[in-house]
Amino acid sequence: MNIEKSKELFLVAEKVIPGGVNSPVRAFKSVGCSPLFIKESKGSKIIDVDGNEYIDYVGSWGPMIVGNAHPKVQERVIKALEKGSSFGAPTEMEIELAQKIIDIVPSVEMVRMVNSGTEATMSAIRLARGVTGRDKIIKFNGCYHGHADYLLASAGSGLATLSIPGTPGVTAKNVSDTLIAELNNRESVEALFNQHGKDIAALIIEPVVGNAGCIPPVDGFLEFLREITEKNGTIFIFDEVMTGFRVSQGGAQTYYNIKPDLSCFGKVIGGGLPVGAYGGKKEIMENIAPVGNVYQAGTLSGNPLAMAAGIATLEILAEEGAYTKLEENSKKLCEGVLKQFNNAGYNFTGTRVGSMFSVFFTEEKVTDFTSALTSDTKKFSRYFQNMLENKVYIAPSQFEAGFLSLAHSDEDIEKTIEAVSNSLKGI
Ligand code: KE4
Repeated sequence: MNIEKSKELFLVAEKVIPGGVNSPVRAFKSVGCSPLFIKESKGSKIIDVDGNEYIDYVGSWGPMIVGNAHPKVQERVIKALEKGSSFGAPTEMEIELAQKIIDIVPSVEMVRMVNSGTEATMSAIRLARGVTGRDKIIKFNGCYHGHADYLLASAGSGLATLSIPGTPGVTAKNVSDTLIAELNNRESVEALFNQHGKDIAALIIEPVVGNAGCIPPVDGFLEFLREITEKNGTIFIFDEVMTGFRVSQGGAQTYYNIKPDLSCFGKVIGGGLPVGAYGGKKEIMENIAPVGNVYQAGTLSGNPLAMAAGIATLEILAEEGAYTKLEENSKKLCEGVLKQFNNAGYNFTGTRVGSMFSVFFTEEKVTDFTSALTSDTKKFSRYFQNMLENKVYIAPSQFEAGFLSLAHSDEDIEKTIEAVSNSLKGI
C-alpha cells in the first residue's frame, strides 16, 4: 500500500512537533510503522493523504460515535461559527448541553464544562479533595484518566502500594497521595482502606476500562466499590470520558445501575470538538467556584462550537433505535471477528461492552492490567499492519479499545471480518 505522502509529512512533522505528533499514541510507535496522516473522514471511513480509504474503528478515540463528519453535526457547528467562535461569556447552548447530560445521566444533578477529559478528572479530584478535606486518592493499575501529574502514577507490583511516578517530570511528591489498586481485586482495595481509612478523598475508576484494552468489571465489583466508598466517606468518581454515552445512552453507570458521586465525561459530548465535563450531586458541585471555593476555570470552557457539536451528537444518539443498532452491529462484528481468531487457532480473549471492544493477544483470561500485559504485542503489531494493508484502521496499540459507530454498515462489518481472516495469516 502506498503511504509515501504520510511518510514525507512525518519526516517534516518530526522537525517541528515532538515525535511528529500532538499525542503520543498517534505515532504508531508500539506497532512499528510510520503513522498515517489523515486528509479527511466521512461516516465509517477515514482517508489518508495518499488517498487510501480505511474502515475506521478508532473514531478519534471515541468521539465519532455517530460517524465521522456527520452532516447534522457539521451543520450545527457551521451555524454556530457564523455567530462567532468564542465569547468567554455564558451562552444558551451551555445550558442546553448541561441539561441534556443531566436528563440522560441519573447521578448528575449539575455539570461543569471543561476542555478535555484530563481537565474533567483533574477538576473532579480537586473537588473531592476540597469537599472532604482529605488528600489521598485511589486509582487502578492500568486505568488512564488523562495526564494530570498525580494520575500518571504507575503501580508498583503487588496489591496495595504507594505509587511511583509513571513518567519523568512527575515527582515522587506529586504522586505521594496516589494509591494504586488492582482492577477487579477487592482485597487490593480493602487493603488501602484498612491502611489509609478516612484519609482517602476519592476513588476514581474507568467503570469499563478502555485504556488497557477493554476490560469490563467482574460481577459485583462496582457495587463493592460503591459500598466501600460510601462506608468510608470517600467520593466515588466514575471516569466516563470513554464509556459515557458510549456503552449505553446513560453510560456505564446506567449499564451497571451504579450511582457514583461524581462523573467525568469527554469525547462523545464534544462530537469531535474539545469538550470535557464533570458533574454529580448538587451538594458536591456547589463547592465549585464561583458559588463555592474550589477553584476551576477555563478560557474556552463551554465554547459555542464545541457545545453545538455535542448537542447535535447527543440529539442523533437520542433518536429511536440508535443504541439498539450500535449493540446489534457491535455484537455481530465481535462475534464474527472472534470466530476468525478461533478458526486460525488462536483462543484469544475478546471483550466488549456496548460498542467498545478489544481482542487481547493472549490465551489468559484478562481481568486486570497484569493479565492484559501477557498479550503478545509483537503479534499484535503484525496483525495491525496487516489490517491496514486490508484497509481496516484499528487502534495502533494492544492497550486501547476499538469503537463502532452508527455509520458502520453490514458491508463494513463483512469486509472487516474478511480482513481479520486475511490479517491473521502468518502472524
Ligand atoms: P483527554 O484529556 O485526552 O481528552 O482525556 C483523557 C482521558 C480521560 N479518561 C479516559 C477514560 C480516557 O480514555 C482519556 C483519553 N483517552 C485516550 C485514548 N486512550 C485519548 C487518546 C490520546 O491520548 O491521544
